[in-house]
Amino acid sequence: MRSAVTISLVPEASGGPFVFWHDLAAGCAQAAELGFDAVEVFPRSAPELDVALLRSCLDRHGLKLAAMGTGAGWVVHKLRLTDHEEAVRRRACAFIGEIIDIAGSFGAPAIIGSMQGRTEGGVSHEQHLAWLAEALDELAPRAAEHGTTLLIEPLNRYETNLIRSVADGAKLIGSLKADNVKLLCDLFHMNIEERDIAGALSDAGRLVGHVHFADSNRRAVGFGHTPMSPIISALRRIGFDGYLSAEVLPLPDSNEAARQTIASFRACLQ
Ligand code: LER
Ligand code: MN
Repeated sequence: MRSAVTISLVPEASGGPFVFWHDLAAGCAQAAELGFDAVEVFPRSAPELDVALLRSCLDRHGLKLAAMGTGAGWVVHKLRLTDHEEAVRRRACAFIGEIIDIAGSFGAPAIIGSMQGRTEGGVSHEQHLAWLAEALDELAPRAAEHGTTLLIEPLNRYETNLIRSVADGAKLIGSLKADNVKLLCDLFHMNIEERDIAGALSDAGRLVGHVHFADSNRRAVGFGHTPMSPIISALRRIGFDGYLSAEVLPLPDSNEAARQTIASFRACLQ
C-alpha cells in the first residue's frame, strides 16, 4: 500500500475535505518533503488544469499521480451523470471523459463520486441506476485505452441516496459490461454507512481500487476515533496494493493534517 495526499484546485470547493489547496507546485513540494508516494488532484476542469506543470512537479519530486477527482463537474458546473436531462448527462460524460484522458496519461484513474448524482424528482431509483450504469459503461473503455480503471465512490446519505454502501457499489459494478470499474472506499463515508468497515472491505475484495484515508470526523487519521488496525488487516487480507489517500479536512492546518496522515500511515503499515 502506498500513501497519497489530496490537492484541490477548485476555489468553489472551499471548506471541503482536501489537504492542500490552490497551488499545485506548493502542494507537490510539501507532499514530497513529508515523504508521500503520490498526490491526488481535484481540478476545476480538464482544460483549466496545467498538465505540463503537473508533469514537471511530479517528475521533480519523484511523485506519482494517485487519482484525479471529477467532482468539480457537480460543484462548479452542476453536471451529473443521472440528471433528468439527456443534454446534461451528455455534458457530464464529456466533462469526466476529458479528466479520464489526463489522469490516464499519468497512469491514474478518475474518480466518480458526487458526479453520480441522486435519485430525485419522481423518477425511479432503477432509472437513475440505469443512467449511472450506462455512463460507466461508456466511460470505462476510455480509461481502459490508457490501461487504467475508473473509480466509483459510495457516498454517505447526506451526499447521495444512490450508491451509498460498498455493497451498492459492488452490485452496480456487477451489472456492468466493463471490467475496469473499481470501488473507491472512503473511510469517512464508510464510518457513517457500513455496519462493519473491515467486513465491508473484505466482502468487496478485489473490487477495492482506492481508499480515501480519513478518520471518523473526516480529519487526518489519528485525529478521530476510527480503529484502523482491523481496516488495515482487512486490506492486507484482500491483497489491496493501491493508495491510502488522505481526503481530509485541512485541520488544524494543511501541514499538520498532512504530517499527521503520513505519521499514521507509517504507524498503521509498520
Ligand atoms: C465527497 O464527499 C467525496 O468523498 C469525494 O471523494 C467525492 O468526489
Ligand atoms: Mn472521498
